[in-house]
Amino acid sequence: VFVENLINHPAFQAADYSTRFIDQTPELFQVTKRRDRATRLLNFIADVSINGNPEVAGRARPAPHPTPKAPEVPAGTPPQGTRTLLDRLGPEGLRDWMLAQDKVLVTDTTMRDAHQSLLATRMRGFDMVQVADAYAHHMPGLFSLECWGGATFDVAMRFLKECPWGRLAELRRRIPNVLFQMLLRGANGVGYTNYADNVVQGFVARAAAEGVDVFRVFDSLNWVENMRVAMDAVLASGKLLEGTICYTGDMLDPRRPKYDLDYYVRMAGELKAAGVHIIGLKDMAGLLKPAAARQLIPALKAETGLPVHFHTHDTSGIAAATVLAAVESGVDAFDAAMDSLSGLTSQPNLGSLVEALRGGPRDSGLDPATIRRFSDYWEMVRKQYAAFEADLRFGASEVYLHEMPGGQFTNLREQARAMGLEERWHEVARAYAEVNQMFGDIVKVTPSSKVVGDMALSMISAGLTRADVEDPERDISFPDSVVQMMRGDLGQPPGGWPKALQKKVLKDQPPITVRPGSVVPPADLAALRAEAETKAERAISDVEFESYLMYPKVFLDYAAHHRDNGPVEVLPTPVFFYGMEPGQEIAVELEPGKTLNIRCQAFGAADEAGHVKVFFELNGQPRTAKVADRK
Ligand code: 3PY
Ligand code: ZN
Repeated sequence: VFVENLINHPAFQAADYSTRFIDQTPELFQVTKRRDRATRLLNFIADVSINGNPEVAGRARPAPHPTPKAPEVPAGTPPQGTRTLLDRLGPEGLRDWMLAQDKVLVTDTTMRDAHQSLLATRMRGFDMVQVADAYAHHMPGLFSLECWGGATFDVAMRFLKECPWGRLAELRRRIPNVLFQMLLRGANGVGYTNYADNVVQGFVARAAAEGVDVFRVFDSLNWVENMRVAMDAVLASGKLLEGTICYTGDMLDPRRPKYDLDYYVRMAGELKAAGVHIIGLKDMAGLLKPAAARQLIPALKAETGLPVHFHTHDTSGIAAATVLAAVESGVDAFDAAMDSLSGLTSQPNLGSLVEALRGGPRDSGLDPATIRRFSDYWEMVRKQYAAFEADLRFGASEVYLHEMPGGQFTNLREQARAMGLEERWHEVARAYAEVNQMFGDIVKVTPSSKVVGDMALSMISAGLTRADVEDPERDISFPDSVVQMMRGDLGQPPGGWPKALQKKVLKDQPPITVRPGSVVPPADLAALRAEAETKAERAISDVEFESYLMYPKVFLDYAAHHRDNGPVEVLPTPVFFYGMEPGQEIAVELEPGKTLNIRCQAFGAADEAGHVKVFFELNGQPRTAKVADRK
């Protein structure tokens, strides 16, 4: 079959089989692989059923709940939406369309920031794909769906064993009409370090080609210089560039003059000069107060004449007040999360904001009843992820003290818990605020927020105060991330790094003050691709190569998992985390038109070697998987 397929393939017949042939015609090379995908999945299910999935070991189990059910989808093609407009008008046309709207535009963050901030980024593509057609048909009035980037890229491979690009492609296939938005950390891509310019450029071009329409580009120190390579790449791709200002501190507090109205307006001017289509206002910790929004939003619009898109987090419990103030002050678009994944460290409540604005001059045009149907779906999805719920019960004004981004808050708490510092969380929060001041009062967002968190945890665990750390006589062992940041690897904050501390951290190492990407040599892409293919022991696709460039080890581990366990991303979430019970039956769609009916019949007893047989029926045929009992 293989040879027949090969010689009949048009590319082969046209003698167009270069070294990329395997890449471009993967269907030919999957003949044997395809035959045993089912076997590998059965083995995976058997293993998880007997031994559990290590990703949920020791964590709470979901309470019984109904299977999530997406809203019904009518026949026919979905209505036109903002994606249709972008295709028709181009990015400048879409920008002007935004400015011409009376209604406020709404981005739904449920598929990215909401679960990053509430569920440790663990939501699987499966649960997004199940509701994707319904989004296309029932939510075409959204401005955009934030569904990619940030921490989702790493977590998809590292913990969920799925390809982030595959998730994007599947969502795109089902939602052709609504803009897809991603969060891009400027020169840090979707990672935590500075990448070579040609890696950032390649990544953006590939993401645009694979379906991302709106790139929210930020820099973790608000250094526009460091955003330029990524921003230029977005402009070259013909997609929408949302050049983003990260909001920190308190603009109206005279004791924090570093980040005042002038500072933000100046940055907006720099972004406009860089050619952005939209000004993103990213309040990653949820610090912007209503009174500040009333000054800031009109000022940004007056300075740039561009649409402003506001993003915030509800950690304080009152973020919706700021969103409403922003809407009254002329903001063009805001972010919110579907009700059942909103609030606390996530975005404020989409359904309630839509209701609050309904009938007013800036009515979003979205239908509250439809939103509730989506929220009902996400509510049941969320129940499946009980293992990753942070034990967070209330909004907390403490956020104005520590200023932690919503996406970091629960992560850092988890890290603190792992270090046995759970009881001392409020001390960690205070230390975080002190470290920020010690570093010169910086913007804290990935990756700079991680550096502040690393330092705070290391001080608490070593019992050090700020005075101890700054004491020139006292030897301190700084976390690597602190050394790198003080060396200039993440770029420059406004006013530079505090000189005395920098000297103490770096000892004799010289810091850089130039854009870090300017001293990183271009990546040798051909050599790296060859290296990746050698290490993965197979040809890798163009998108997989992008994953490798961002996260070499994480990608290789993911690829090995896929090789051994099959395409686990097609399994329903409870099966992925908890396996199957005897008597349970599931239908698994391997690809459109190819479904596996899997019935778990029984678990055998362990044999002398400690192996257990799990008996299945696969499409009506008996199958057995044998796994080591490691419990
Ligand atoms: C990320 O970079 O992942 C963020 O969500 C920053 O807020
Ligand atoms: Zn956010």
